[in-house]
Amino acid sequence: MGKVFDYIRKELENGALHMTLIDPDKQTPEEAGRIAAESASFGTSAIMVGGSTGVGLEITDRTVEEIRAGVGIPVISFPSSAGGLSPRFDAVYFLSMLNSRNPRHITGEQAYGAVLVKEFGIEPIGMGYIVVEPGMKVAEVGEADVVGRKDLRRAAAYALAAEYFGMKVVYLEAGSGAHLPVPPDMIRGVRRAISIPLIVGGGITDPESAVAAVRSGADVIVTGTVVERNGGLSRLKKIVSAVKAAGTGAA
Ligand code: 1GP
Repeated sequence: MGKVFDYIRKELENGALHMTLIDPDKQTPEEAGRIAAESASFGTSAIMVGGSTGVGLEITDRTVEEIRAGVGIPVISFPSSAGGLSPRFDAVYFLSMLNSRNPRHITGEQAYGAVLVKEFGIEPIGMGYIVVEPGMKVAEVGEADVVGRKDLRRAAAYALAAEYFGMKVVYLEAGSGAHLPVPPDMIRGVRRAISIPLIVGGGITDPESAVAAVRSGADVIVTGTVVERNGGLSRLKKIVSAVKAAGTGAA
C-alpha cells in the first residue's frame, strides 16, 4: 500500500477529514502556495491540485512547487486528463469517471496516464468518480450521464461497482461551484453500500453542509471554490474545524 493512502487511512481513524482543492488556472502559483499554507494551518489533510479544463503542465508544476514549499501534507493530483500529471506530486487520484458516456473518461485517458504515473514514480490511488447533478463543468467535459439528485440507487450501485473493481476510494462529485452539494440522503445510501472511504465534494461552501455530509457518512470533504470568495479563508477555517469536530459515522 502506498504512503499517501496509508496516511489517509491513518488520519481517518481519528474522524472525518477535509482536503483543499486548488485549480492552478485560478490564481498565481504564489497565491496557490499561500492558500495551501493557510489551509494546512487550519487542519486540512491534503492539497488536491486539478481543474476541469486542460491545465498546462508548466503552470501545474509551478503551482505544485509553491504549494510544496509551504506545507508538509501530501499534494495529490486530481487530474481531468493524463495531461494534468507531473512528477512533483506525491500521489494521484487515479480516477475513472464511472458514469461518463465516453470510454475516454473511463479507461482511455487512464491508459495514457498509467504509463506516466509509473514513469514519474507517483503513487496511484484508484478512485471511482461519480458525477451527480448538477455536475457543472466536469460533467460537460467528462460527458457524464449525471446521476439525478433523487437517484440514490444508481449512485449506490456505481459506488459498489467501484469497490468491487478494487478501487480504493469513491468520490461523489456535484461539480465545482454547484449551487447545491450532493444530497445527504444520497451520501447515506452510498455509505451503506460500500466499505471503502467516501469522498464528497462540489458546492460545499459553509460549515452546515459540510457537517451534514459528514453526519451522513462522508469520510472526506473537499472544498475548492469557497476560498475564491471574499472572506473565503475564514470561511474555510470554519468548514475545516466543523468537519473535524463532526467526527465520523452516519447520523
Ligand atoms: C470539485 O468537488 C470539488 O471537483 C470542489 O468543488 O469548488 O464547489 O468546492 P467546489
